[in-house]
Amino acid sequence: MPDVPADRLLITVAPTGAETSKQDCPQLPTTLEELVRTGQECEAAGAAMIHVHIRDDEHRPTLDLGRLKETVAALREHTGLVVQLSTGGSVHDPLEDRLRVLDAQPDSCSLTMGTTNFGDDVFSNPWPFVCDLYQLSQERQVVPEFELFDLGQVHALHRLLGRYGLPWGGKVHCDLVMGVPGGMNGTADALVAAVRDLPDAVTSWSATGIGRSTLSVMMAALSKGGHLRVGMEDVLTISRGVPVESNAQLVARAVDAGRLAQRTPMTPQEARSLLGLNGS
Ligand code: KMH
Ligand code: ZN
Repeated sequence: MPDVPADRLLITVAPTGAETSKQDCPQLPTTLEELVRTGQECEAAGAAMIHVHIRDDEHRPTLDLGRLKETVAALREHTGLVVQLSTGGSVHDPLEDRLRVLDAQPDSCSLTMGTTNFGDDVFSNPWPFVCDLYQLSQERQVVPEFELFDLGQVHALHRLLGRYGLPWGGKVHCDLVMGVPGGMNGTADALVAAVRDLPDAVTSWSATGIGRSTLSVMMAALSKGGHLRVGMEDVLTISRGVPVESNAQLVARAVDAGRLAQRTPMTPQEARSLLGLNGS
């Protein structure tokens, strides 16, 4: 397949996350049915990949393997989206449960490059765990998306690729997760510094700004030719004090911003090519 045209914009939707409760945000997709419907709406709006966290019957975050497998199957059946499972889970998930996520055989998995203070909690990603998860993704032929919460994690990505080589599929895709209290700031300056330091092996990158940094990070990412991740995992207001109605609303806003920058939303097929998933 030919390379993806340079004007194409990968929009990843992260619809649920693990931090917001259904009670606080009834429009958060927490059931499988809601997640599939959200995926369909977001694909129609312009998303090409979905970053998935799932919930149990009480809407609490879970890494239950049966549910993860069911979720991957349902998203594959009812959408064309590239399915990325979170291996970050919630800050309370044990490392061994997070490794087991790959047993659900998603197209892609998130892979955070280091431990980060995460609000009042700690998002634990010790170096040996990062190495184990990366090698497992190579073995299982799952394409990782490297999540970079700070500049030190950009440096750690150099180290990981130097030690273990390229991901399965041969492409290196990163996502800058900016504005987490404890991680790098969600500013254009921080984004420019992180992008400047990315390894040469990186073939594509996206960025997302948490909370109120969402728009500044989106504009900075587009200015630097990057891709976008949006969704209710990362932001719950569409403007100051106005709740997000749906994930598709956030995707539609990313499409509009991309259009201003003369970027065209990428199809899931193009996203597969970008991420090195063509062989799958
Ligand atoms: N929920 C955060 C603790 C990921 O999905 O890999 C971690 C997170 C990153 O959301
Ligand atoms: Zn996540």
